[in-house]
Amino acid sequence: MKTSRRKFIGLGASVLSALPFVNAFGKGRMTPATKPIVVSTWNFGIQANVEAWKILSAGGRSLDAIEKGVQVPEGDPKESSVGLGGLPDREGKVTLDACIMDEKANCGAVVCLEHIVHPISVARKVMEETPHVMLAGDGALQFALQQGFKKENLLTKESEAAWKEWLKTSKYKPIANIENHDTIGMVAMDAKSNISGGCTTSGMAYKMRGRVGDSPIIGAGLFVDNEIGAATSTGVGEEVIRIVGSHLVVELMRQGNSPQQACEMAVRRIVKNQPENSKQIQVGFLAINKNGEYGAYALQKGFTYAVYSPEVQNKLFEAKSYY
Ligand code: SD4
Repeated sequence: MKTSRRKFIGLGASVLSALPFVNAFGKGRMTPATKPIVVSTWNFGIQANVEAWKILSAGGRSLDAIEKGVQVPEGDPKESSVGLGGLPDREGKVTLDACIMDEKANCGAVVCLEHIVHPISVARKVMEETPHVMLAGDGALQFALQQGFKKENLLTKESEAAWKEWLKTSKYKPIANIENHDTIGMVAMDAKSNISGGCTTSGMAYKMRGRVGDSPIIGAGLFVDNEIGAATSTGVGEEVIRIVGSHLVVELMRQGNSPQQACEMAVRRIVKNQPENSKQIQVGFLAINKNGEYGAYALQKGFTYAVYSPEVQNKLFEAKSYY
């Protein structure tokens, strides 16, 4: 009895090892999932990933990694597109947008939030402490103050000077890959295979007062589905909202596309919608799937993203682009 049971176990192991891993979509051969993994947009993703990795490599939760990671550019006054030091709207006010989403589809967001350095943390409080998903403007600020966040001046001397320079012509023309649109979007899978994401920005520089982009909108700037993967976006938010971009990328992965294929398909949808406009602007998508595979694609050259995993360690890549 004992012998045959041992035999059975031995056979089981060898049969199992001969079988291909089947991916989450039931197709193809896969290697075991790469995890933990964190990916984030633009060059500042490298620094943000370092903070996120401290949590992920210690077996921590992806949601905590996301919050700590994106706080890095939020708190850096030299980054003029996120948090403190962000370029203001055309009236000289720094207004921040952020959202966060976890593996259980819990999510929180703040839009047009002023005076708070870490909107991602306010978004998390909205998710965890309120029955709502999104708070806007004064209401978001009031809530943040009630939660103990400090009111601060976010307009640095440099950003104020840049705004005053802009006022001379007051021309609103977003240019690809310059600091007027560098949001940090970050998605991560932890050692338990739970996926979360966050996205935070000061939005398009010199936008109209009250304008909100894609970044704080669940489905547009960020989407997580723990069975499938997660995606985030950067660039001209209006174009991302039109196609509900990050949700689209995740749904395309659900249909069996790789993160790379899904990001490419979403970008092509933008081109199809607005062929002329798409030549002038930048939009980029970044995604991971449940196997820890990642992909990115942009309209224009120059979209960089950082990947931190056991294999890659922390490296910056430039995404392929449509143009
Ligand atoms: C927005 N998508 O407000 C943001 C800006 C951005 O890289 O991503 N910049 O439209």
